[in-house]
Amino acid sequence: MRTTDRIAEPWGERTPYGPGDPWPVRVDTRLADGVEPEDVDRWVQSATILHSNGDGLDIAVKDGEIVGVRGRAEDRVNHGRLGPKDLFGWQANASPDRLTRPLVREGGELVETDWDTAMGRIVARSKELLAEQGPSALGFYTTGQLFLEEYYTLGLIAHGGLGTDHVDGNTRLCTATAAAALKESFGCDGQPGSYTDIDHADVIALYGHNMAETQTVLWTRILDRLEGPNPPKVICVDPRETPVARHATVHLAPRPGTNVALMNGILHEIVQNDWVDHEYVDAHVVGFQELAERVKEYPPEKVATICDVPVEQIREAARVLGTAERLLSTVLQGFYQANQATAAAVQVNNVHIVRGMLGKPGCGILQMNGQPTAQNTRECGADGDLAAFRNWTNDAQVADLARVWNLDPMDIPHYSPPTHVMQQLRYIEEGSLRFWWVQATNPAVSLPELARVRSLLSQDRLFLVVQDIFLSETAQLADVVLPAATWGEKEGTFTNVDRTVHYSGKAVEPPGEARSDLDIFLDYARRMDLRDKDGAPLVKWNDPESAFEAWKECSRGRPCDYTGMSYDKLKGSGGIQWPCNDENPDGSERIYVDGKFWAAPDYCESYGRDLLTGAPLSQTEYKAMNPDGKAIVKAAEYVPPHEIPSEDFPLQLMTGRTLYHFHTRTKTGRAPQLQAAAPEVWVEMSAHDAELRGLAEGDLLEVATPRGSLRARLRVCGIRRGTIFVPFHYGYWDRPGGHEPDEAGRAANELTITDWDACSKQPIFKTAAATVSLVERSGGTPAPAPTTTGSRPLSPDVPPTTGGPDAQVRVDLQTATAGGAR
Ligand SMILES: Nc1nc2c(c(=O)[nH]1)N[C@H]1C(S)=C(S)[C@@H](COP(=O)(O)OP(=O)(O)OC[C@H]3O[C@@H](n4cnc5c(=O)[nH]c(N)nc54)[C@H](O)[C@@H]3O)O[C@H]1N2
Ligand SMILES: Nc1nc2c(c(=O)[nH]1)N[C@H]1C(S)=C(S)[C@@H](COP(=O)(O)OP(=O)(O)OC[C@H]3O[C@@H](n4cnc5c(=O)[nH]c(N)nc54)[C@H](O)[C@@H]3O)O[C@H]1N2
Ligand SMILES: [Mo]
Repeated sequence: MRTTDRIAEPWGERTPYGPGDPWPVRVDTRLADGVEPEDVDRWVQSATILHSNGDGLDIAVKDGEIVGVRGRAEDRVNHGRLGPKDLFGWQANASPDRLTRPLVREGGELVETDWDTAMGRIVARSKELLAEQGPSALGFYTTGQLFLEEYYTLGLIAHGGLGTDHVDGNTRLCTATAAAALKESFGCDGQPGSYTDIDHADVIALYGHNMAETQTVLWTRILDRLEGPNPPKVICVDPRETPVARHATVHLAPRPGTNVALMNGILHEIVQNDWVDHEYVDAHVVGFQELAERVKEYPPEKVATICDVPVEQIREAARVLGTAERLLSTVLQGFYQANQATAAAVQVNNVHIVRGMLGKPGCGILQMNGQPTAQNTRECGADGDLAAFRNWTNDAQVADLARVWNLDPMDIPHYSPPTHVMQQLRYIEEGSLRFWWVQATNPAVSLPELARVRSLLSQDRLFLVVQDIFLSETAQLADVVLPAATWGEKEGTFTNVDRTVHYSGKAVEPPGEARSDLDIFLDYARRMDLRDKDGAPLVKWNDPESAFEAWKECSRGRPCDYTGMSYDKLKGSGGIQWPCNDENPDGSERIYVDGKFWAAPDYCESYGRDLLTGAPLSQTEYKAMNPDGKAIVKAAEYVPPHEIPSEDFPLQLMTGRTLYHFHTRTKTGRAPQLQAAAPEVWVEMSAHDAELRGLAEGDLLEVATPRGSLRARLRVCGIRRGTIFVPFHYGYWDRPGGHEPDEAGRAANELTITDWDACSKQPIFKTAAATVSLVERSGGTPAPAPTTTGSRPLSPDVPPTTGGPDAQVRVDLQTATAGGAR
């Protein structure tokens, strides 16, 4: 046993391995100061919640308190490893800032009250609005951070019980495009890939995905392959010099927002050089000819100009991708938070489809999720889909859902797709949506164009309910605040990117009167007296396990089939991948094996959309295009980003993440080691652009777009010329006085634009036109940005990011491979 400073070394030490070998076990443990493993009373099984990786861990409990975490050696996902956010983030659970009682607004102020009063107000307002305006006056904005059981209950209450179509999640901002791209290519959501593809791949391509910082343990798996025999080649597409870029065989740093052009250039080369698996395409694919025609318009020379990358690099990347034998691709926000998000992500699917790289070890696509439970929001129909990937335009599937819920099909709104959040905001603006129930998301920091969001959420006519564990910036605007119990304080299940389902146990009691999100939903359903068509209570479960059992029935026969799982089976397991049913009792490592898809017209989740306009295809159009349910190759033309640089706003602004923080920092900002590693906002710029403007490391700048401005210190680093980057983690909750209207902001979303991808409706956070001006010279103080990450400074004078004695993590290297881990 030894210890490492895991702030200074986020990925920990290497355990190299070769292709096809099992990934060695390395168990990371972090316990509170002075606590030794033998002092721990109980270890409670769970998995990580500060990203989508789903690393198995055990929560250490002593004297009724959480005192640490330990990676689960037997988990198929992480083989014992944990990342910095998970090693330190659990401390936030016990923060004195936790909400412990409900709050209601009285005379303009939020005051403490009891549950009866708080729920009474919510129910009274719901009933009033249902009577006056009907269900469309009520909207729900949920998250990717609750548990499966909670989403399923919410989806039933909102769609089936109240009959509103206004149900979406922050998953819209997050990975709506992952779902959309999978629906376009395969007719259905569901990741073709498995994390074990890393063990087999000879080429790994990361598109707009800074995996090293955002799925640190998954990246560790790649680092271990890179240090072992026969390492894979890595392709990185990212305008910044991220840690991924530093390990890449080919690093393409395109102009932001030009991903479709780049992908078309790569596909041009693949088709031109005939790196196409014609046998596979002939047997299992529709649409190839259209693609071949379309990409003729994108020779590498033209693409090099659009994207501003060297033409040889495009050719080289295409050759590596075109000659790969086992190709794994991952896609995330650099592709998803852009105007052509779905079109770009679909082109990555196209590379795999035309090369026949699906359903075999090493041949996976991971259209990534970001949040820990975003997959469940989608599966359960709590964010713009119907439960268990049912197709809202297919009457038979809606009727089938009505059967499961014992409702009349007309009780489930399906005249249009569930209303996406940006459209809900529009309805709030227009005044038709009067009740908005926000759970486990902080839109006053995370939605684009915050000045507008603040003004909408603080309107008198909007009744705003916020269900959170802290008094977030959004909670501060609410009419009713409900204190939630969270991870470690409640039981449930959740599913990661590669379809692995984990059980998460209750380790400790929630603080004060806080209640689990499930209990809050169940209480609401009871108080609203929601009934099925026979007059029985609509929601027929009363705890997590009975909710899970009900969900299993809803999922029966659908792609995300959970019928073969149970709490007992999940407890003690190293994670089980759906579909898990009678045919696959141990789960399914890969889907789309042997060219079989879930795309048949009567079974598929979606008939797809026009990639340019987002217009949904009809059942008839889909049947004509894909009668036999094959994989669909969809071509797209390149369209430039909507807001391009101008004389007044000459730079392209990107926003995103850093390794040490999660989103709006309500948890990581309360974990001392993480907060110290990245204490304040900064702005990244290339040396070229800094010199041009006479700016230097640490200078305080004002960054402005047509929407607003913020102040941040300058980090000069390896970002491409003409672009700047601001992390979006920094809201106001930890600032005395909060956000004053005339104060220069610090949240990245003061700057971003109200605009979205036509197909997935995912907002654009990665391209805006911006300008910078000097406020104050640095005086020798560097920007408060980490040195271990994408913000690594060019200046040698910046002290390295370390965590010191407070950030030591125990490491146990075991020679045995993970038991049960595949
Ligand atoms: N540390 C940490 N990890 C997290 C999270 C967190 O907050 N912090 N959040 C989780 C969640 S919810 C999510 S969604 C994921 C997100 O994970 P990522 O998508 O990996 O994170 P981002 O920083 O948003 O964006 C990734 C990269 O996109 C690049 N990029 C910007 N514009 C473009 C472009 O036009 N083209 C291309 N090719 N690249 C571009 C940026 O330079 C950035 O490095 O992370 C998850 N993991
Ligand atoms: N500019 C810019 N904006 C972005 C992005 C970007 O890259 N750039 N990324 C977008 C993406 S991908 C995402 S996912 C969003 C994230 O944005 P948000 O979802 O707004 O961010 P979080 O800080 O995760 O907010 C979660 C809230 O839930 C609370 N919470 C935590 N656990 C629980 C629980 O168990 N129950 C309840 N009821 N509450 C809980 C937390 O205290 C917190 O207030 O931001 C989006 N916004
Ligand atoms: Mo996300």
